[in-house]
Amino acid sequence: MLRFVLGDQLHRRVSSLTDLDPDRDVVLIVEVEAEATYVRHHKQKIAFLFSAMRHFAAELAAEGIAVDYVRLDDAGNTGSFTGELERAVARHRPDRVVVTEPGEWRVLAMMRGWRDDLPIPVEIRDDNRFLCPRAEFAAWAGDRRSLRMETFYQGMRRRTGLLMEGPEPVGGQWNFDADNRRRLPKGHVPPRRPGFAPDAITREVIDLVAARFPEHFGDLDGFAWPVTRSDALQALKHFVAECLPTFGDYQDAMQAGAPFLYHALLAPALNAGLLTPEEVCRAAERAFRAGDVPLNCAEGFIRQILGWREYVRGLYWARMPDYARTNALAATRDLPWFYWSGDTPMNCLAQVVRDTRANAYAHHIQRLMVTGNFALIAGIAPAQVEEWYLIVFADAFEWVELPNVHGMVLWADGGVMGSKPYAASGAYIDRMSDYCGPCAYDVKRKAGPRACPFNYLYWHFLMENAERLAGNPRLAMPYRTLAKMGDRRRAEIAADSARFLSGLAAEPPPPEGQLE
Ligand code: FAD
Ligand code: DLZ
Ligand code: SF4
Repeated sequence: MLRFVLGDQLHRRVSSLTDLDPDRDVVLIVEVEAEATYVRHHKQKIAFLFSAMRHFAAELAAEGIAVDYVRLDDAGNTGSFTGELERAVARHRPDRVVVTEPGEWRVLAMMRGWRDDLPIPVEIRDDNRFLCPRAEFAAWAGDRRSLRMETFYQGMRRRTGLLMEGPEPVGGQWNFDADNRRRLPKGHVPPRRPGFAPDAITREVIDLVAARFPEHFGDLDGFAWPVTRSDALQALKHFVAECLPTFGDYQDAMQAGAPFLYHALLAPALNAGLLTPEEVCRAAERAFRAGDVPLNCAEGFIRQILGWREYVRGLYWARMPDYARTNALAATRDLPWFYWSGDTPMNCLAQVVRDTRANAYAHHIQRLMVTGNFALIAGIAPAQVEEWYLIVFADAFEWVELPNVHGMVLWADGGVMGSKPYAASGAYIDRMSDYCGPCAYDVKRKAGPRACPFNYLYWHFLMENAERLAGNPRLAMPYRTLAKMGDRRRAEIAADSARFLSGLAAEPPPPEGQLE
């Protein structure tokens, strides 16, 4: 039997490997050009996955399992999953192929094609890397037009018993978010993070990626991701001991030069299969029950994984492929070039793009309230924003990226995922970060060329989308404020926004000397 393991299924107990017979079976793992280039992934993302795949293959081989590992540069590599599977079937002549269903609709469509095209049966097994099976989520979601994470999350708490005392939530509340919105004190120094220095395998992969994908976004220099299960477990242990006790308090804070703060940095390992969501949640719960972590931090963290992560994954499969096609706010503007270059006088955006380029990482609030919020209120076309998010983060896979961007950030799904768009003016960024002080714009000014663009774009967004959003009860307050504004103020907002938006370029500036 040939067991085909994809690059984000690197767990010994993934469903395609559960009944593996080392005497008869071969495990196939392939590095292919098509997966590295269907979007131009950040260089660190490719290096992370190739290194994790090579380490996983070596671990299986050390167990005495026959592994057929195809490297990107191997002679004859056809460059695609389908081509490599066909070649492997010809090489090994198995009686059947077993795979675990993939994380992406695109790849599932490919797998279904294998059933028709290969001369042997192809068994596609349920994905057991999540806590909520797809079918259960689909049954919960039914054909309701809008879904809410909070209800789903409470069901998952009951189902798993995580942070429960019998039928009741520990502490008498399901959610402690009200305690989790603290600003960082001035001069606060977050804990040091243990980077994982590249070993020989990772160094070889980094050289390969630098040579083969030089034009892709992102730096490779600071590569420090855990690429094995044992390193990922060490990262989890360090996070629980050093960061989780403060995780909730500063979850929404942003600080220039401190890209990680108290966040877990575990999403790449979780999404590639190096860690399971269950073990990560149980580790947080144990620390809470031992008295090492306050409840607001343990609950806030567990909700991200047991709640949000499972919810977006369920929603993706329950609503795809139609989900990706909607554009409820009819946004059509091109993605500005500064999303790649970081070259903008808006300090918040410049900082987040720089962090992202250096680390293939930005934390949740940077993604949601800086790059996401700007794309929303500037009316950037959803497909372009989604491609950017899929490219730039080491943890980006469509099942998790798409609902977060299309639904949570851009409200392009018209409210399936969240009840209102997370639009905000500069005051939010000023309250939660130190970005505004040194910015070329003035966050306190509402109008004119020196005013923070978030301030007028926010109102412009509400004005432009009044027909679609004014009836939303959760936006009643800002629409009341807008209604009280005089015509002159509204004209000023429209003029500032038009001037600013017409200056956004989707292309890089011409090289020096070619400027008129
Ligand atoms: P922490 O902040 O420490 O959170 C712990 C864990 O909770 C994460 O590792 C992750 O597994 C989970 N989590 C938290 N929030 C979410 C969420 N909204 N959806 C799913 N899981 C969540 N996450 C990805 O894994 N891949 C993506 O491509 C991705 N794209 C995003 C795009 C946007 C616009 C937004 C707003 C969020 C996105 N997220 C994505 C969710 C979240 O921002 C990242 O999971 C998180 O920043 C990863 O860093 P961390 O491991 O330090 O997470
Ligand atoms: C993202 C990615 C990249 C860059 N390369 C590979 C690869 O060479 N081989 C592989 O098996 N998977 C790769 N992946 C992950 C896939 O694109 C895809 O996201 C998942 O397999 C879908 O579940
Ligand atoms: Fe961003 Fe506005 Fe603050 Fe500048 S002033 S950092 S543009 S929010």
